[in-house]
Amino acid sequence: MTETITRTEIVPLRLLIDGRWVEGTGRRLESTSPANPENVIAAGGTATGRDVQAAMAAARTAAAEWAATPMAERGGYLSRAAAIITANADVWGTELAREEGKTFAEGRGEVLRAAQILTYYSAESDRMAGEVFSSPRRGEKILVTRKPLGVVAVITPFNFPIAIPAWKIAPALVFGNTVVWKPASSVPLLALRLAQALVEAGLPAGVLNLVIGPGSLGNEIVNHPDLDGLTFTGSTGVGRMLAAAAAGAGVPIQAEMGGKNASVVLDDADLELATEQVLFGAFRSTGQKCTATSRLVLQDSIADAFLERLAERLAEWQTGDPTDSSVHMGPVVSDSAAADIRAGIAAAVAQGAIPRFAGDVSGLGPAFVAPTVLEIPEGGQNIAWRDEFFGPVLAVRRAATTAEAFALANDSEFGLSCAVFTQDLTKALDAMESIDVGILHVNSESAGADPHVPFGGAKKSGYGPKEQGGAAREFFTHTTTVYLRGA
Ligand code: UN1
Repeated sequence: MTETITRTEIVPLRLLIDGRWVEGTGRRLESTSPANPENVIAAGGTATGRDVQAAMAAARTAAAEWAATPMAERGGYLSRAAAIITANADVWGTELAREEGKTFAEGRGEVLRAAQILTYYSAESDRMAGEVFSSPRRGEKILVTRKPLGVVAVITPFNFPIAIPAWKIAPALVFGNTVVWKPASSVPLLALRLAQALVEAGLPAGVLNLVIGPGSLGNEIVNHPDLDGLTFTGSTGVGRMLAAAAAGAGVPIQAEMGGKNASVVLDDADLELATEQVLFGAFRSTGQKCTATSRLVLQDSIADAFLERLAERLAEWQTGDPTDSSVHMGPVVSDSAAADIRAGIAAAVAQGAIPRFAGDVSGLGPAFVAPTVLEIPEGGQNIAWRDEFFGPVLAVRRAATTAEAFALANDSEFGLSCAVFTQDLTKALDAMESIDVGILHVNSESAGADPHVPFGGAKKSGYGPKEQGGAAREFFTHTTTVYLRGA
């Protein structure tokens, strides 16, 4: 496969339906680089409702045979795909940087992470254990066995164009489901690459189907009578709409949505460590992670010193072409996303936020947003404190006490992740008790996820079961309780 990939050619986009690569009959999609929109990376026809119907039908037809395929064999496809992904990490990492806008180092890291996730789930094939219970009745055992849901739809966002799909598709497949996948239409090339790796690994026809196209395809999918499960990561608005539709149809859904994650720096923290981790949490991937740090709570006595250090580090933070290795931060995903973020910053300032740092992106394209730190004065609402901007913007508040700091961390409708910086074990334990989030980091940045432990948020960040680790097995299978007696 590697020799068919070049960095300059426009890659033809294809859908994958029933094991065949087909051109979509819908509107033509051109995938461009947000750093340089002239630069067309991939292009082709998008999927229509009819393609979704064909994909769902193919997934349904393939479901029984795939469910009957031994788990170890299903895992084998994943480990072979992982090897293909690893072999292409440099090229696909560059493509990711061009198509999504994160740096090459992050893009390559993400490609390798996708391979790691597939490898992890390939080994999960050895662990789909059920349970055996004793029975209150003589001569009987009660078994709880696990079975796939059936046809699962996977709807994924732009910001991790290969890792998030991998952590949904891999468990869906290894636990015996067939998949219809709709990636974000702004990152179709990386979707194509993951699907190619699985096809090249020998995955049977119909087991994975890829439909690239507009958001409206999500409606077609969620309202399809053959749908047995839906896993979604993306915006809160779309997630709630899909959750409502799935609930109406009685289809299980796992939806991972917004975040407004706080980092809390207490007065006894290692400030050097905290500055680095806040910098990475807030500005890596241009702040476009649902786990990114977008709120910062500083205890009064260290606040000025911390802001000074952070501004010094940000002054060295290079923004520019994400494929240039000296650059720390690329553009956001599109010109319109950048315009929305800039409007959000202006609104925050109009509401009283005080700029503490504003980077310089002059001379760069319209998708570049300057790294921005805004201090929110005491009291009063502020949009930068409340809303997820999904960009390189950090809203800061000060707190007098640990209790006040933790209360500010909880001051959000979201509850995905939080980072607390302290060297005091008692305060760390207190944070575990009092901060209401799905993921808590003590002395490390708010972003990051490992495949063997649950991932997901509290409050309005998530809906339905969490992802990854044992949680993935819970979501992608259902149980049959068997009362077993001899005749
Ligand atoms: C990470 O923090 O490395 O959409 C992963 C997102 C999350 C994934 C975060 N679902 O940003």
